[in-house]
Amino acid sequence: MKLDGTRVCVAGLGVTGPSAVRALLAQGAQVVAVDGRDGDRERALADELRSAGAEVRLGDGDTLPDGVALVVTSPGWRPDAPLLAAAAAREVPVWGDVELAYRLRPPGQEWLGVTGTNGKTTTVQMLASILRAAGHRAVATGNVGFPVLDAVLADPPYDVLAVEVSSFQLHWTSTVEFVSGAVLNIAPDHLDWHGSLEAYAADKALVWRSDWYAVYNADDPIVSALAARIADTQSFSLSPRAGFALVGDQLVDRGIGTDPGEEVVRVPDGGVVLAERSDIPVPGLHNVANALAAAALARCLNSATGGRLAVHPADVRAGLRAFNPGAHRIAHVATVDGVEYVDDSKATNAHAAAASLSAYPSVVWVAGGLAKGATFDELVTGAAARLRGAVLIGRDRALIAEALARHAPEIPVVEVTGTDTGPMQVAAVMDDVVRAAAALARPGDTVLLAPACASMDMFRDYAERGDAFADAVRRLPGVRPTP
Ligand code: UMA
Repeated sequence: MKLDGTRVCVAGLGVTGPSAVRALLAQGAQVVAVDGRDGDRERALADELRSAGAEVRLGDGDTLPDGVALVVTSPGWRPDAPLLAAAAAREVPVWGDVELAYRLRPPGQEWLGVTGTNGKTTTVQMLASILRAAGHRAVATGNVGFPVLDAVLADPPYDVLAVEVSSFQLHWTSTVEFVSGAVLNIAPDHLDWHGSLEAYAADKALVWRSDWYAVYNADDPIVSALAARIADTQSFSLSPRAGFALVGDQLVDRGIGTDPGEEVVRVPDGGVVLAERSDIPVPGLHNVANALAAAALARCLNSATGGRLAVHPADVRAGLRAFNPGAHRIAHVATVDGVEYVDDSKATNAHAAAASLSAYPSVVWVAGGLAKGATFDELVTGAAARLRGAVLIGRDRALIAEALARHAPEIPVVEVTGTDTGPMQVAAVMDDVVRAAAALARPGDTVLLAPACASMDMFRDYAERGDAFADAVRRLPGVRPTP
């Protein structure tokens, strides 16, 4: 589609929207941007975008502006949002930011895609680190928080993008084909948005639209069933039998043949060593799986480009060693009176919280927020043996309290009732949470913020929730922060 002179509506002015407005203006489009909110942040942004040449409408996110030939939507907008439903009724095409970015990408730039319920952000960051260790200009982009359009328009251009694509973003793609795409795992999440687990899984599988080098988690039954329909796959697994496998303590590549002249260490029953488990600087078996997925994508790139964008086994090891996990992902906050406080605010669903809880033997669990249609019985059953106690916050905390009462009635539970937003109220709630957790914990325990829920009932996002938790920990008497 020709964008020059076309009237395009950009839906949403959060993180993604502004990048879409700027990209479209640069293509010569007439842009009308809309957002349902009309706060100070939106007004300041609107002023900036108007002076760049866009028309901006705040306070009405429902009405489709007249005369638009294309809508570029932010990922969080549901397909049944009135504006998008009106676009569908008028047969106006709707693209996501990832679709627009793909159509604008510079020649020769390769895209690797990562989706899944959990581990996406860690995996794209590991992948970008491996690609950089291999000498390529690479960046982690997409749902990770750096909009794909900004990555695509960077000058000089990136050689390769490690794109974290959410199910929402994939839903709004129609032509995007990754050189290699990975599905890490699928567990119920965002069911309110997608309507069913099947619809959610089907959108995830769009990361394999190209049908080449489809990387999948052989340990996940839903992912394996989806991959069974694809011809050209590469599996990864924590068991020794997979293309990218954990063999003892070694990460092994059996899926991609070695190139002539590559320096490799071979394992006795086939394959080459990529790294040791100890090269991965974050705890937990789920992070070994993430590292295997990142390694698989990087090696598939090597193969798919015929070595033009080479990634050798030694690059995988160097990249994993250099990987620096982001904030709010199993981040150590402080140790106080022998109790470690850990911020895993990024654990926004039950599956992520389960992985997080499994990394610690004795935990006071801080959880709650917006459940997004999920249930917590499986999570609580699996984690009960590790729980010293639980402190629950947020709008849907009763759902977790009920699951605890059903499956682990002996575990003490404290519910902290405030759900007001605003910095003062949130700080007061978190002070109550952290004090209650400290009272339940014994030396050697971990107080773990792994909420299993989204944050937006009380906080702007998971980062603000994690910061509020860490700040409250630092206000505890006797706190001795460690680096
Ligand atoms: N809005 C409306 N009407 C609506 C819905 C939203 O007006 O019906 C407006 C809101 O007022 C707001 C804007 O649209 O100003 C928000 O748009 P959005 O929800 O699509 O969010 P963005 O700020 O653009 O951020 C999105 C991702 N958010 C979601 O998918 C919900 C971010 O992922 C991502 O980092 C960013 O794009 C990168 O471009 C966050 C997320 O929670 C981290 N993702 C989910 C997850 O990881 O589970 C999918």
